[in-house]
Amino acid sequence: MSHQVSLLFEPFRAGALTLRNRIVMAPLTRSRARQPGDVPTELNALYYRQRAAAGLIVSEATQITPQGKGYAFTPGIYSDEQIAGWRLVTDAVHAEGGQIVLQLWHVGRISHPSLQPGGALPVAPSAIRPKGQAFTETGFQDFVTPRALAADEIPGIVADYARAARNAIAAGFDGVEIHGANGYLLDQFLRDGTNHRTDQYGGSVENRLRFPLMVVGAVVAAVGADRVGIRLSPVTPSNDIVDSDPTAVFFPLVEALARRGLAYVHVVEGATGGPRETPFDFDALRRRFPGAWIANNSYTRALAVEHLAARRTDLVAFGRPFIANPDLVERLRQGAPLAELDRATLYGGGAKGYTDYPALGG
Ligand code: 8OZ
Repeated sequence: MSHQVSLLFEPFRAGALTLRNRIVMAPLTRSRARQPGDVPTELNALYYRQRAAAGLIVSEATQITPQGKGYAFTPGIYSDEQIAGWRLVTDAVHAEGGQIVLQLWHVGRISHPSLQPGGALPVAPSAIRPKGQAFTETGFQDFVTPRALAADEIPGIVADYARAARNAIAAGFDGVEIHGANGYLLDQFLRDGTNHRTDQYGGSVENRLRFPLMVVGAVVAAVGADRVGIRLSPVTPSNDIVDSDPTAVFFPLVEALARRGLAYVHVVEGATGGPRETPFDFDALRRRFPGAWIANNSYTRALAVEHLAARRTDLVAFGRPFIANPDLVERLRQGAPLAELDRATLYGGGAKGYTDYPALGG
């Protein structure tokens, strides 16, 4: 192993998390929770166990409440059954010496009445319909115009995040990651394309940061800042998110996160799952946060080593490579070729395309 590649295998501390290497498994929606009830199972535990050599696993995005759900078959973290299901997962990862945080998710407008309690409209900062379609139990269906949240509903959703964070710790997670990326509820509040509110939660950057920072504050109060991270995607176009000036939003946001002492910030560089190229200055963003930094998006082994060597990030998250390579950590160590994932089995179904990807020599 060359000196440079060994950088990937140095241990690291991020708040209360102790990582045995710099490789993070990025959150990956796989839509395989047990129905009804959106409950994690032994199959999910096996999937995460197979990948537990990562320095840190971020769980698939997990709805904090039934209202927070936007895709068929994704897991939740609000019922006792779900907590017991997640315990299978955290025990399996810990048995392999790994660490795992739960990603706290509310999709906002990226949902569909068929996925909502009582067939209700999805909620959002403003009643603006996203382009595109929702993944429902009966296939893809057009997004609808969401209902704008009343100001007096906001504290309840903040409390939902805090309760979900406590549930995650009760399920044995080492911490939580707030999903602030990819055009879901928190991102919808941050951006002027989706937030047209005229109350204290919209308009100025300070107002657009208010609800996301209330969530951060409540989650920190619930489980401790040293167990809280957040994922952000300043320039992604995912889920029809639009913003006139991401720098004006994300620089002050990350400065506020620094003041709150979060364990880490996890950034998607460029378009989520797409091109990395962007004029946005991620190095300048990182200089605003003294804690641990996780970089993600289409990293190769070589690019990961390059960015670690240049100290542009502390940790590198790999998403898609972890799907078809349960032993990704070992393959990165050896410089072994990576298997390609099968798109047909990404979402929904069982073990096929989930827990049956072989390890090297397997
Ligand atoms: C792909 C498919 C379904 C959900 C995200 C949680 O974009 C997701 C997601 C990605 O963050």
